[in-house]
Amino acid sequence: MWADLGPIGRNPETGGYRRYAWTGADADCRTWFQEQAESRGLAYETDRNGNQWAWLGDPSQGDAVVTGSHLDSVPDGGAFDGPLGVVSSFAALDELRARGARFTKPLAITNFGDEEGARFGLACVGSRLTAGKLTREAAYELRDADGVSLPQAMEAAGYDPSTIGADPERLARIGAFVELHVEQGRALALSGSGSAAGSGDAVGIASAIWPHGRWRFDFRGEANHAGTTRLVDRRDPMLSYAETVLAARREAELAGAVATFGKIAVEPNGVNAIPSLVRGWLDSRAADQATLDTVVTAIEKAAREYADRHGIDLDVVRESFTPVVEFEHALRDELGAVLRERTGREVPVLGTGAGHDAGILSGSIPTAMLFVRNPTGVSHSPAEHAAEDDCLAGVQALADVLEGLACR
Ligand code: HGY
Ligand code: MN
Ligand code: MN
Ligand code: MN
Repeated sequence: MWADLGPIGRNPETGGYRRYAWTGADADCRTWFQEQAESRGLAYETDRNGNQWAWLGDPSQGDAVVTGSHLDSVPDGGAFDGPLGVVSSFAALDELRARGARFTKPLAITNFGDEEGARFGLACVGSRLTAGKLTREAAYELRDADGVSLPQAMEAAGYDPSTIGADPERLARIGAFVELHVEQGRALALSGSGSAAGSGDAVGIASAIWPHGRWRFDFRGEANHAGTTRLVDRRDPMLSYAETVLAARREAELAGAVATFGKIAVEPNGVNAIPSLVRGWLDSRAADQATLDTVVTAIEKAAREYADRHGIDLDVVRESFTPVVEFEHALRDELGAVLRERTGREVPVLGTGAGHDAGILSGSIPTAMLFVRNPTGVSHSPAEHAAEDDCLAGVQALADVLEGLACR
C-alpha cells in the first residue's frame, strides 16, 4: 500500500514530491485514496470542499471517530508528511479488522485537500473551509503563480467550486479526529537512545501547535541597467530584502522563535536588471503569541529602516495566521491512557511548530495528534524519513487509540 503512492508526483531529479492541490498528481493521489477505500468496502465520498472521506458504519449515527491527514506536499517535499497519516489510517483499520474489533461508532478515514498551501499560498484550505475559518469569498480570491484561481483549478479538476464553504452538519456528526503525522522535529529521536527501533519512543502525543503565520514583504525600488547605473544612483530593493533576511534570523535567535524567508519573487527577474520589485514571504513561529508578535514586529521595523536607507518603498501584508492550538486535554489524556495501558509506557507529550489539519479543526471538534519518530527531524525535504519499525509502531498505536475510541 505504501509503495503505491511513491511514484505519484515524484520529482526524479530530487526524489522529492510535487503533489499540489488540483493538479494531475493530486488527482492521482485522490484516485489512490478512493481505491484504498473501496477495496476495503468503505463508503467513499468527496465533501463540498473536495476533502475525501471513507466511511465504515452510518455517518448519520453521529459521534464518529475520524482519522486521516493529507496527501498533498510542499515543493519537493518528503514521502511521509501527510501520506504517513493516511496510509497508517487504512493500515490501522486493517489491524482492527484482524483483531476482530467490533465498532460501536462510525469510523471515517480522511484526506484533507490542500494542506500545505504550496499552490495557492494558504495552508489547510480543505480543513479551513470545512471549519468555517476560510470563507468562500476569500477562497475565490486565492491565485496560483500563473494567476489561476482556486475555483478555476477545482473546476479544471472536475470539482464543483460553487458549494465550497463551512460544513457544520458534517462536523456535528464527528466525536473525535485523530491525525497521525511524522514528527517534524527530533523530540522523539532525542527522547530515547537514537532512532534504533525498540529504544526510546517511536510514538508521541501532541500537546500544542505553536502560533504561526505568513507575511509578504514587498520591497519596491527602481528597475535600471545593471551595467551602466552608478551605485549611488540605484534604488535596489534586493539590498533591503537581503538585510531583512539577516534581521529575521537575528531577531528569531534573540527571542527563541523561528523565522524563514523561504520564497521570493523578483521583477523583472533579469540577471542584468536592477529589480523594480522584490517580494519575500516570511514564515515565523513561536511557542507563544507574545513572542511571535515581538519577533515579527522587530523584523518589520528593521525592514523599514533598511528600506528607508535605500529609498525603497515597503509594504508588509499578513497573508495568513494560525493562533496557538492547545489540543483538548480530555482527548489527549484518553489517548495517553490507552497507549500507557497497551504499552506499559508513559507516551511522551510534545509541542510542534508545524501546522496541521487537526489544529485547524480544533475548537470545532475534539482533535488529537500522534507523532511518529523522525530520526533526523528533517521534513519538507526529500530527506524526510521514518524507520519502518517506527511506522509500524505508529499503526499499532493508532489502532489502539481508534479501538479505545470507537470499539467500546
Ligand atoms: O507549514 C506547516 O507547518 C504545515 O506543514 N503545513
Ligand atoms: Mn507539511
Ligand atoms: Mn503535514
Ligand atoms: Mn496536516
